[in-house]
Amino acid sequence: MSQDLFQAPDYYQLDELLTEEHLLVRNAAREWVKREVSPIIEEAAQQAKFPKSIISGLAEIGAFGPYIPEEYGGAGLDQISYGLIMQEIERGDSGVRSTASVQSSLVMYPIWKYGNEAQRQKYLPKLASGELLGCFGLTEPDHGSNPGGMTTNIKDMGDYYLLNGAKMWISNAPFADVAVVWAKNEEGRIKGVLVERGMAGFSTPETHNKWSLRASSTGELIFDNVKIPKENILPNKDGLGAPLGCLDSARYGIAWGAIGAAMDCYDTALRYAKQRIQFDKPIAGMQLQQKKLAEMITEITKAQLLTWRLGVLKNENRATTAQISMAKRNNVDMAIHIAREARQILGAMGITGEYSIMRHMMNLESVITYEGTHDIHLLITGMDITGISAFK
Ligand code: TGC
Ligand code: FAD
Repeated sequence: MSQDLFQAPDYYQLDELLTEEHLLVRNAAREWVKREVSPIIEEAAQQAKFPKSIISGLAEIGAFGPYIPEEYGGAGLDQISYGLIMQEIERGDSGVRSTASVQSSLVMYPIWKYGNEAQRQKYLPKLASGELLGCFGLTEPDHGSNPGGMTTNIKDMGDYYLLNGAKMWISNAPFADVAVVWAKNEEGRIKGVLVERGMAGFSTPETHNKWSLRASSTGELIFDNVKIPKENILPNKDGLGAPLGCLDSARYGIAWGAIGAAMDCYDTALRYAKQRIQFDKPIAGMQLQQKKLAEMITEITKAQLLTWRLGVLKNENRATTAQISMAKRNNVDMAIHIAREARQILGAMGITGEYSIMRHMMNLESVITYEGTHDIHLLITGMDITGISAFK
């Protein structure tokens, strides 16, 4: 990729809404992405390889457990700082943000909230430092949008549980040290199970040939009579609400992250449009291109305001699942539209790896699908405002 010249748009001076700590955290993440992610990410995506070299850097900027208390190795930050870190990382690449989201909200969060003290002490500090990497197994081959129908199951064998089944489309599965897996017990109740690499009968084959999120590693989790020690069950919450609670936290991070991808596409297109001469003047002077750019900054600004307010509500423990759904859906859709428009502004250059736009565009096809599809989030809003579930 050509040199990273990113300048963050802040059309409504929203930095004034941030505290000194927010700005410090945000700027540290922004500088780190410029220094460590931008120079290597295009090649990683082209080669479809997760760049493991950035794991320690992610830990250093507080991307692994930003809001997890410091006593467990987390950064002890608030929800807006968490969001800002996700925004900056996804400005670099959605796949790198995925790794941070999964580690923080889908692995550390359930261990922190639903685990016992021994489980917190055993896993959280090592996950925060990046010594251990985790993954989250909810989706199955036959149960994506409808995880409540899962068939992966545990059977009580007296001294231990026996785990059988399979999960699919799991970020970080191929190299994760520990998997938070959701499985039904004999009563049909969903339980959280901590499955460690090396347990007999547990395998994690990689999923190849993705055109999206290529710098993130995706795979399956296969359980063939895996013996699970009883102390590896998360004791403090069960039922579908347990994994859905984790998703609230991860979807919130994605709402911020998508703004990062959109900002990068907008900034790249604006710079290019000012420099590219056609018909003897910069294309930025053509009305049609100005329309695209003006609409982009308008949508980014609206998303920034929506998300900042959601962050305030989240800090006060008042953000609802439906409010989070609205922000995830709106912001990812906004970002994918901006990526497509920005790609056009660059003409043929837009399809090359010289610029980040096409990579963002392809990544966002996964982001609009995972953590609840665009349609599912619309139906969550519909359910919230009408009181009637379209899923039943
Ligand atoms: P429903 O009947 O609505 O709810 C079942 C139970 O859960 C409770 N609940 C929640 N609890 C806590 N937090 C939430 N957000 C909750 N939402 C619901 C609810 O009260 C109920 O409790 P109880 O006690 O009455 O049993 O469930 P449903 O089966 O009708 O499904 C609703 C639906 C469709 C919204 C839900 O299944 C859903 O969100 N589906 C989308 C699936 C999804 O998002 N999967 C994501 C997989 S993980 C992933 O994609 C990671 S990508 C990571 C990366 O790389 O960044
Ligand atoms: P389906 O559920 O089969 O949906 C297909 C289409 O039908 C969609 O358009 C959907 O909106 C629509 N649809 C479904 N139900 C309804 C309805 N009731 N009304 C109207 N339309 C409906 N999962 C994990 O557990 N952990 C991970 O780490 C993880 N990482 C992922 C990484 C990547 C790169 C990808 C692509 C996915 C990942 N997922 C992960 C899986 C992801 O959460 C699912 O793909 C997603 O929930 C959708 O499920 P599905 O693909 O089976 O689609």
